[in-house]
Amino acid sequence: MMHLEDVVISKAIISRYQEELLEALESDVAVVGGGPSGLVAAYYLARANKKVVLFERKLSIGGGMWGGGMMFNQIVIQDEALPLLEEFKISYRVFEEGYYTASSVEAVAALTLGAVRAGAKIFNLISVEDIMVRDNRVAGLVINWTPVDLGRLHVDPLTVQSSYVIDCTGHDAQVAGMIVKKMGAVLKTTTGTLEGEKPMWAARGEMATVANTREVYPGLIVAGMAANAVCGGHRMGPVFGGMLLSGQRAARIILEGDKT
Ligand code: 48H
Ligand code: FE2
Repeated sequence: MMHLEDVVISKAIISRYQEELLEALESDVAVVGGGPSGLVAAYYLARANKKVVLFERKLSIGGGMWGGGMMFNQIVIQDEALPLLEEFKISYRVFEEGYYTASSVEAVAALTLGAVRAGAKIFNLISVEDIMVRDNRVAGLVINWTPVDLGRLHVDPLTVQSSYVIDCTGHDAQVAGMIVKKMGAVLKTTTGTLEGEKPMWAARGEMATVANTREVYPGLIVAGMAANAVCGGHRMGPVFGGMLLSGQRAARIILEGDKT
């Protein structure tokens, strides 16, 4: 018989989780969304010794990457993003010149492991439902259990303080949406508000997602698909180089104060 007390297993899980969540309540950077852009941003920031917490509302990390294109679980990557595949040791094959393919499952697993091993704390099943703004700067997040939202339960949330927030929530650009809706915030976009995503055009969308990765409001950076939703870029379908490069750029903006 193995020596295992059931109640000790419960105590271990509850104590460790509490320790980790308490520790994360004051972070340098809070990343919202565990898709490809969020995982890459978390990786580079944690590697540079920033205290990083990432909240993902779903059970699984990976966002829209798992499903490849129309559930064919392969992704396409272009030349510009090959250094990121190397960085995360994601294997790839040449399809034709300038087009590379990778397993979406391997890619999500590698990005997740990379971020965690670099020191980012990832919490799944937690939804960001609001933001905190102090002195015209984003100062943190308001979080709740995803099942509270799903069950439409009236349970008040808790808060997390951070110097920066990165909106990596994908097509919905949820955090930027909240700040516009709740505060009437003027964003650093052409019209000062949410521009909305444009239709499919891979070449343009991929360029735009990197170019649109920027601090749109003091303390709030948009990355990945959210950057295009906020700043008005085309969607690009299942080519993922731009998502990876955007996450890297979001980290760089924070680390180097690159406000371009
Ligand atoms: C906590 C949240 C919340 C919230 C959402 O959609 P994602 O994969 O985002 P990106 O930008 O890293 O990658 C986009 C890519 O997957 C994609 O959709 C592409 C390339 N599309 C092209 C096209 O033409 O369609 O991940 C976002 C993550 C998800 O896991 C959400 O569950 C999570 O964010 N999330 N987490 N609190 N309020 N909102
Ligand atoms: Fe998508």
